[in-house]
Amino acid sequence: MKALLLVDIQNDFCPNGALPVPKGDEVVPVANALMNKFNLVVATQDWHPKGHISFASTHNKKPGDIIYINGIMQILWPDHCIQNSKGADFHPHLNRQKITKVIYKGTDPLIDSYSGFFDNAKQKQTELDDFLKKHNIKKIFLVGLATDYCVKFTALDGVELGYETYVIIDGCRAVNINPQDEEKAIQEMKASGVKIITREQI
Ligand code: VGL
Ligand code: ZN
Repeated sequence: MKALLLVDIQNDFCPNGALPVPKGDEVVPVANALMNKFNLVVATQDWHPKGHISFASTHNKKPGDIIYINGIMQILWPDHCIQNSKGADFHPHLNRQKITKVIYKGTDPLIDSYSGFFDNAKQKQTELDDFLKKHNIKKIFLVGLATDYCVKFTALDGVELGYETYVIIDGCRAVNINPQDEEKAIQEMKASGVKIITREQI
């Protein structure tokens, strides 16, 4: 069985959002068109409390600054995806009808979570792995935002957890804080066993 994983297709990661991913909204029609080809569609939602540790404002610092929390590097972001805010909502054109499960992440005020499976310290798991196993999913296909953060870390964990993991690269967009970040993320994913494909290969 195979699942389509929609990674953080939320207003704040789209143009005019709080943490805009360039052309982030372009993943929406790709996601919508692919949903019918899968046994299961699962979505992750970045879902932070106010004052989250990943927010620059929490530390009186600037977005892009870096701090270390318990030895883990944390890039500081603008306030984004605050629980129940408009910015945290899915993009209005995303077809929610086919989404059978939503996985919330980044809910712990004291630790960030890029991956849909684990927090950044790998201390706590979300429901995602259990849910996929319960539905006998062996292959996961990722689309969404952002290639160089949440897509990458979700894909790397997917491989580690034993899923045959595909990233549909034309259904993803990168933040590219540094211009080479997308390319680096792709190389890192490939080296870890993630299969990088395009939508026509589905
Ligand atoms: C993300 C930065 C902060 C993402 C989430 O969804 O890629 N990036 N929070
Ligand atoms: Zn976040």
